[in-house]
Amino acid sequence: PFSSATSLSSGVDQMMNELNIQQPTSHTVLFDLSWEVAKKVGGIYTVLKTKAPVTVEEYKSRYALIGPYNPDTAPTEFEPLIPGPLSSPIIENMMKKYGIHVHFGKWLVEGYPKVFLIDLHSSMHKLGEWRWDLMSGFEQPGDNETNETIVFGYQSALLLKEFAEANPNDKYIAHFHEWQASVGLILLKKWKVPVSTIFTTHATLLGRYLAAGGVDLYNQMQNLNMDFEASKRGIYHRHWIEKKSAADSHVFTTVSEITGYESEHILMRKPDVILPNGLKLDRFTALHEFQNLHAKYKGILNEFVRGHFYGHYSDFDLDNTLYVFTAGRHEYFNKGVDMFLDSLAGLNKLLQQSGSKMTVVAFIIMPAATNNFNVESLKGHSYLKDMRRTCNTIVEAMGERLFEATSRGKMISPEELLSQEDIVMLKRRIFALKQKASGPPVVTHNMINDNDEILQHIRKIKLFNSQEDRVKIIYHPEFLTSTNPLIPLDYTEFVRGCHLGIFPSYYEPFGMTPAECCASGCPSITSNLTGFANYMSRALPDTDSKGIFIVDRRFKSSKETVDQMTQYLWKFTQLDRRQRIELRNATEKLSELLDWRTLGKFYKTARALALERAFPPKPISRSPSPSPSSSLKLSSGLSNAIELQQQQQSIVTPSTTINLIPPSSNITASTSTSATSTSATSIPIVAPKSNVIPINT
Ligand code: U2F
Ligand code: UDP
Ligand code: G6P
Repeated sequence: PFSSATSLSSGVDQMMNELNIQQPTSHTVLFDLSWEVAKKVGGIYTVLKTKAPVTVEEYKSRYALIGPYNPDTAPTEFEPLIPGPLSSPIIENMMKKYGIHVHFGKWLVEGYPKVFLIDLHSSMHKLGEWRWDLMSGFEQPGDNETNETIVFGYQSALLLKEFAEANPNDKYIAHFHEWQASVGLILLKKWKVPVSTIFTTHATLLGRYLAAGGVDLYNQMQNLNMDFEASKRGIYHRHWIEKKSAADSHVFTTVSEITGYESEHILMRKPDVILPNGLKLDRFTALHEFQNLHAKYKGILNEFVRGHFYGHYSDFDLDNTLYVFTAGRHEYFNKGVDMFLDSLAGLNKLLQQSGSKMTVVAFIIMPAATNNFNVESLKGHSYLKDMRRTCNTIVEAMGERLFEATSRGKMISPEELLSQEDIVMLKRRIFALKQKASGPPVVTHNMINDNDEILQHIRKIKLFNSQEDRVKIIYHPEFLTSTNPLIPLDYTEFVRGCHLGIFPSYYEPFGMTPAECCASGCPSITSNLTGFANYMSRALPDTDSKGIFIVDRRFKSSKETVDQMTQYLWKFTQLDRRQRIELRNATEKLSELLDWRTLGKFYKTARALALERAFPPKPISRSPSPSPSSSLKLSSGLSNAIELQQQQQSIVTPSTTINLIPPSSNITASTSTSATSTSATSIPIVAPKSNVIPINT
């Protein structure tokens, strides 16, 4: 219904035929709703953006996303379009009936999905009324984030209601990502609008708070009263939205088993389906192409290192230098920056004691408040540029002299080639480099908060980039862009140029950063508390040999985990170039496991289940939308199969061995609508039935 859909190849159609999964019928319409549509905040943006091509391919013009309109990001992320004959009256109605301004257009990402971006300001005057309507039963502080969440919730629910009422023959699926986007889900159920709903929590709000606050989350969550814990932290009202969304959705999902386990205790509902995060892969036909990219981008990192460190030491050997990094949102404890730094301190000692020639440059790419780049960082680079210019000028002049002499049939001596003036110029440049006052800075920017936890930790372990240190630290408190004056690389290019990513998170529902490393053929270290590690370790018997190193943060003390990481790092520094190249090849091969073309199947399962629950087959008498507990009792095939699977492989403890959904490589699909398959490696995927009636019409 959303006009001018891109025409796409039939790759997915082909795959679905092979799996006997029917295409969504021409009456099924899908919406993804999120706060991060056309606006980058964290990992959800990456999920929606990379998933767009396969979803557009599957649903064609029957797919669109709904998010808030953001004037700052719209110019680069969004292109307005004239709405088609179906959306046009609805957008007009939204304005006429409710005064809600909806922008329609395409999101400027691969697949160019259609988007409805709603202007929050056009309804801000309704906030008081809507907040009362939603949450009059309890007191709640009016924080800005929740206020906007409520306004967006009512606006998006009204938009969906308009669509559903205008097209009673269509079956709508609304997939809500995260609590900030999910108030609409609660309203659709309350207003009895015939739309099937899926709620995905990408991280529970309270889980994140508890973990960051030092609570031993995975051992304690069974014993805590979560509503009380949320109240204590002043976030009960937000927690309530999240819990109610989980309860009210036809299908509840999360991104990993470990977060499924957490959801069971924090949101009081076990997920129906786990939806691991995928990526859009740029795979090359020839393997050496991605290796060439590594060499190319490493060259740019080398140039950065020359500018940052040269003039301080002449013993810096770029051929024996490894680049490791951590990156993501600035969450010191949850992202495991503490362990990252401690294990680097351990590695520094080992390298020093062994007299190793290897230098490890460790980058931390995590945004923090700054007053731009610091002068010391910029100085080294301008010196280096000046030196390069001088050298190029001298080389040009030498070439002229050489040509002049040779064309006259004369041999030229080396002394004649380099003039006295050239020598003076070069000496001046070398002198200027040596005059740099302080050592190479640890931080590239002027930090506003001098008590930043990462800075404090670096001070504690005394890794200050001194000459004796074999591990150097570069803390870059800003995300990377290709226009960066120090490291002119996009984040993905930076990842390709590095040798190892390090993400020992304590709280990480999935973790796009290690997944992105894998897709770029960059080995990484993660912890067994991440969704990514859950997923990969079940897909592969031996992750180490494939460049996915998993440290144990679940059953080991912090010191033991740090020691384990230090050992991984130490072993990595012992690899020779050939071994590193082979390891990169092995890692890159795994990226197939993260392809949306594989992982999209889980989304299909969730959608089919949502349709089945919202629009039960004819013989079942009309009933209100099922509650989470009763919904599992629906006797139709898909519900049964999933229920059976959950019973058999209940999520018991969040160790690396929890089984709920089999690794993608083992997934088989069945056409059967009865729960005949109880195998751990078989999820029947069933298409929505055609002879269904909408609820509550
Ligand atoms: C998950 O990451 P997200 O991109 O969803 O992370 P955010 O959008 O930054 O924050 C998620 C929630 O945590 C809250 C915030 C959101 O509700 O208000 N929060 C908070 O309460 N206190 C804080 O200090 C910071 C945030 C997930 F974490 C990744 O592992 C996944 O890879 C990703 C994609 O599935 O989703
Ligand atoms: N990222 C980025 N630029 C950078 C560093 C990181 O865009 O310089 C992105 C990275 O590609 C990833 C996201 O930030 O998609 C972090 O997602 P992740 O799931 O690891 O963590 P989240 O922030 O969602 O908890
Ligand atoms: C890629 C390039 C090689 C280069 C190598 C460096 O494989 O194709 O030409 O020698 O990277 O690897 P290293 O691990 O030392 O950065």
